[in-house]
Amino acid sequence: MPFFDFIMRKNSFSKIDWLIKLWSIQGMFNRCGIIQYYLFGVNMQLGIIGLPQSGKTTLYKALTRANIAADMSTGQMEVHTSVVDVPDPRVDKLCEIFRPKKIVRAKVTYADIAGLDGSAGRAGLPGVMVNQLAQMDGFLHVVRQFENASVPHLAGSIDPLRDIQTMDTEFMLNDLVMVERRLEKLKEEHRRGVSRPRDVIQAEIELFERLEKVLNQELPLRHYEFSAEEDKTLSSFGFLSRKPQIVVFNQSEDQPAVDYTSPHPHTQSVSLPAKLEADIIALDPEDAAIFLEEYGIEEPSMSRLIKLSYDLLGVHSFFTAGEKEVHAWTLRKGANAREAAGVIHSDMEKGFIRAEILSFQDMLIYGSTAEARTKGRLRVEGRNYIIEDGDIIEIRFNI
Ligand SMILES: Nc1nc2c(ncn2[C@@H]2O[C@H](COP(=O)(O)OP(=O)(O)O)[C@@H](O)[C@H]2O)c(=O)[nH]1
Ligand SMILES: [Mg+2]
Repeated sequence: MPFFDFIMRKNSFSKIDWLIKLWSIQGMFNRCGIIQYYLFGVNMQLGIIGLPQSGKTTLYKALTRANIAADMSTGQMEVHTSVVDVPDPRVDKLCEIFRPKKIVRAKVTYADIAGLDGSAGRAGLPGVMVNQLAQMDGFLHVVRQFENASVPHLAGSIDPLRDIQTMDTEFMLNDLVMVERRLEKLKEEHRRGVSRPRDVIQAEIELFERLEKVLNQELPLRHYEFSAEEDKTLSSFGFLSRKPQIVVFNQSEDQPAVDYTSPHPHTQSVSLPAKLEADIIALDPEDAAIFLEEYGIEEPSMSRLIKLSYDLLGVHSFFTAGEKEVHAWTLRKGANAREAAGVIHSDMEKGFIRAEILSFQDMLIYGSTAEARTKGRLRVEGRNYIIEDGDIIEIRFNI
């Protein structure tokens, strides 16, 4: 029985009463900063997409250590999600220094999204699929390179570059349909001219016409650099071809890497053997170490891929560190000290006075905040200071 119905049956409150109650409970937690972090904190989500049988679920298992079956694809939309810690040797170092009771690493969420097969075309993808994809901050686009006669390819042959194009086209056509629909509405609105000033509507029409032009040239929208103003107008449209991507060539361990550099910005690529990686991860750590040595793998591709996803999304980490807790927080690159305070707690942002900053390098050199302070290496910064990757910060605030 769904949670909500269960509560409804046990009580005679109306649904509205309960919504108000849930809302105020959330407000209470909010003040405690608990739900604040988990619901509203920076939680980056990457969708794993690709044609059926490209190895999405295999990669998902390797990335998240999830114990689900790599299945024969049903062609249905199906989503599994898992939250993964971002490996960061700096966090391990801070733990050696502070010996904290609790360690919180930065997180990325991965979603294994089944059901895309490149056949939607101009009819567009089903609404539920678009909603799911639109929530993602970026994609891992799995492209099949491995040969395996018992796993048939939809198109009858292995051709990674063709498959990249298939999925790109699917997203571009979907975006084009959305852009065209929006343009029709805007033109109608402009004709009537009652809801908003005509020059505002006209500017929006011109923006969407630019998008239409990019898409008609068969370029994904991530090819277009948006101004901050345009970004704001477009923020409620989850255009799929606009989201950053890592193309993952899923190869057999004996295959050479595909020679590929994407012609588009915000697009990276890696080659890795997903099945081998998933098999290694399923071993116990001692056997895994022997295996890694045998194959001459220095660092499992998964750590590299998680770090790469983090970079792709334009975020980095700052730390808070003490005996109670060492915590890696995720922050948009270019954000300032006050915004960083807001990631920790909204009260810290509201009542921000100053931030005390120590670089990670200085922490290694001086070994403690106190020692760094006596050597004059602890900096006091105001709200506009731009946080750098690896800054260890303490917020002074007054509420
Ligand atoms: N030989 C080989 N088989 C693989 C590789 N990656 C996936 N497979 C197999 O291909 C099939 C489909 O993989 P799956 O991860 O379920 O693909 P999905 O449909 O994209 O989720 C499974 O039987 C996998 O074991 C690989 O790198 N090499
Ligand atoms: Mg799958």
